[in-house]
Amino acid sequence: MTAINPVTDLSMDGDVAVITLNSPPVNALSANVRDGLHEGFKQAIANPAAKAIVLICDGRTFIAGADITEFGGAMKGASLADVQKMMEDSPKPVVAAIHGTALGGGLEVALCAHYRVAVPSARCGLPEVNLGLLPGAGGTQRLPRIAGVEKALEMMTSGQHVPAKECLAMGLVDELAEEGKLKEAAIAFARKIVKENRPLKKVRENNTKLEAAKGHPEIFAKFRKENARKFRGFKAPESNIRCVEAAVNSTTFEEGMEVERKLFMELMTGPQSAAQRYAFFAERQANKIPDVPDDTKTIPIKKVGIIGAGTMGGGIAMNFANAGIPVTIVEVKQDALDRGLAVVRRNYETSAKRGRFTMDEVEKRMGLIKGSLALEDLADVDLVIEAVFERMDVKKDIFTKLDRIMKQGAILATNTSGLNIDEIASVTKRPEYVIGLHFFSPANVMKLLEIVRADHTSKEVIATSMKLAKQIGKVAVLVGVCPGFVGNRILAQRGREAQKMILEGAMPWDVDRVLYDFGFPMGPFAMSDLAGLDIGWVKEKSRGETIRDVLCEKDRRGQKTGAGYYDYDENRNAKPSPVTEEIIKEFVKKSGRNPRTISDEEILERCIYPMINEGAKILEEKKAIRPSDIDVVWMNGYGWPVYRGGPMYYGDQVGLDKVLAKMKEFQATMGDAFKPSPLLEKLVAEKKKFADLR
Ligand code: T1G
Repeated sequence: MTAINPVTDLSMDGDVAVITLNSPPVNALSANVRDGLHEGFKQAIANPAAKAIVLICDGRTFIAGADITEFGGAMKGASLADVQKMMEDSPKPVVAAIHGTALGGGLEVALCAHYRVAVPSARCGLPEVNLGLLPGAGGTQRLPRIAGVEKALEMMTSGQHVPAKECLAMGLVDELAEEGKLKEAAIAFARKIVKENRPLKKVRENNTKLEAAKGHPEIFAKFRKENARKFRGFKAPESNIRCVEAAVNSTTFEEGMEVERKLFMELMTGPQSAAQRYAFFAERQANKIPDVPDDTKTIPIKKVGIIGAGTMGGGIAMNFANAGIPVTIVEVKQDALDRGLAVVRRNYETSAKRGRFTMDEVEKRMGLIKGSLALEDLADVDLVIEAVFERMDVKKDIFTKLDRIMKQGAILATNTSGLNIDEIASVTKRPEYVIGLHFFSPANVMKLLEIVRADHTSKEVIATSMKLAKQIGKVAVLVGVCPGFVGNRILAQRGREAQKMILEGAMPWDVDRVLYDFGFPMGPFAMSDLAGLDIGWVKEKSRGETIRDVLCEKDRRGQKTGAGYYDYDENRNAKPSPVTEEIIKEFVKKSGRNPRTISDEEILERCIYPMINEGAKILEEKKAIRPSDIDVVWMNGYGWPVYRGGPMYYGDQVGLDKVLAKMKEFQATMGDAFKPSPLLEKLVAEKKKFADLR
């Protein structure tokens, strides 16, 4: 075994040279790795004893891409293109041995090997689009040649990690090895190639699948049309599509590579990719809790209890069943329990109909979800999550009972979306085991989990909850107890201004259009219509004091009644409503206000800047650990466009001095709702950014 450099070894297994990378955590293509590969291949190719070369990685995964931490800096070390050329033009067969995830530049390196062997648990993908980029090392030209145009478009614009079995079926992988026996299998495969004198397949020369797509521009037109809604606002998907088009329409491989290089640099130097790369690291940073070390002991969660089989309870239960953890859902009445379980089954069957998994899988997951009418049935679960309606007295009653019933050492969690968890914990004798696990509806779909640390919550319980969140596929952010925690507290700022502006002359669809164009999937008024305007509205008590009251009194309760702020057609498409317009104008006139024209710019600033300011207050009160955590909450739970990096990141891009100046301007005319937070004042005074508050 020869150490080429600190992360690369070269060894001989008989007549096969083996280049082994070991650069934790994910063997990313750092300068060190590129240098190691360059020297490793040079030596292996030059070594007459080596008849073939195997590239393999130690650690948890094959190369998971370029080293994103190097982006934006001066490139050092060997160029990746030189390494790839060496591999592809090698006179000896090169076999890439894949385990874990071969992603981005990692798959692009593997596509320069002549053959690829993988274990069944491996996955391959080109997820650069999730970083606002495209595969910049030949992936846009090689993948369509090996996987076909349609599959390449799908993989490159979704960033999906494709399981090895599927990769084998599409020709991306040549052989599957037994789990744990990858090295032996890859070396044996390399020997077989030599013995059978098989050709040194260069993906770049394989144009068959491209020929099939030549003269069929409709493939791309159809793909663009089908995904227009999903790609809205993002630059990278279109650039990925144009690269595949170039692969099909170019006369040479190099010509296509030229297009790839040009479009890659455009994205790499653009604001969207910078924001999406920020989001990538912000999500990983959110896992780190300064006073809860990585080696903090965690509680094994083998059985879970959920209280309440409503929309939230059912969705939460699915997360655990999806992760193979048995769940017991407790309800007070049989019909409510049956209704809740039926919704869960329907959700699973819908997913099966969409081909996400088989009906067997539906039965397997339903088999992990049990119903009960007795709280006592939760006595030996490791975690209980209460998901009943938001009334403090009800929550306290349940936690009093749970404290009596549950085994010692179990975690008592509440899914409250904003009530005081310290108060809930105070009715138990084990407040250190009480925590908030705030899921977002639909809980089986939304990625975000606000984990709410109460005054007495132990580090063990926090560490367990953070780990469990990853296990059930959630993006977790630790927040402190305050009204609305982080997400809803900031949402209230936007909601307040949106409501105020329709009393000052704007129409609901003006506000929604501005936020929709900004990149939110939907504005606050369309969102209210979707949720239902009558949530918390009591007909008997309604006195037309707000526009919502008036709408509800006129039976305009939202999408479900075909009318709310908007009018809806039979396909639930919304259009601005002359009825609502009249109601608002009448309401404003009666209130003695003088309506005025409100510019799109003012609408945006009045919706967004108070959010940023509230984020600063949350940091001051230490209800969030760092600004990027607030951004992770908003990008994963509230539809903030990831290519704008979240409200705090956006504040830094706009310039905190501009945010502060506008807040003061609004405060002067509209009052202390716009009072700048001391932290915002301080950062501007010190010419600092939120990014400096790491
Ligand atoms: N570069 C640098 N660091 C990376 C990294 C990367 N590509 N991928 C992961 N890390 C770090 C991460 O920050 C974390 O660090 C640790 O590894 C574990 O990650 C030319 C331009 C591989 C599926 O987009 O999707 O190639 O927080 O917590 O959940 O065309 O990481 O511990 O200090 O996410 O097990 C394309 C990105 C790059 C893949 C593992 N590749 N990574 O997930 O662990 S662009 C990607 C992932 C490119 C070329 C282009 C995931 C993972 P720390 P983790 P995980």
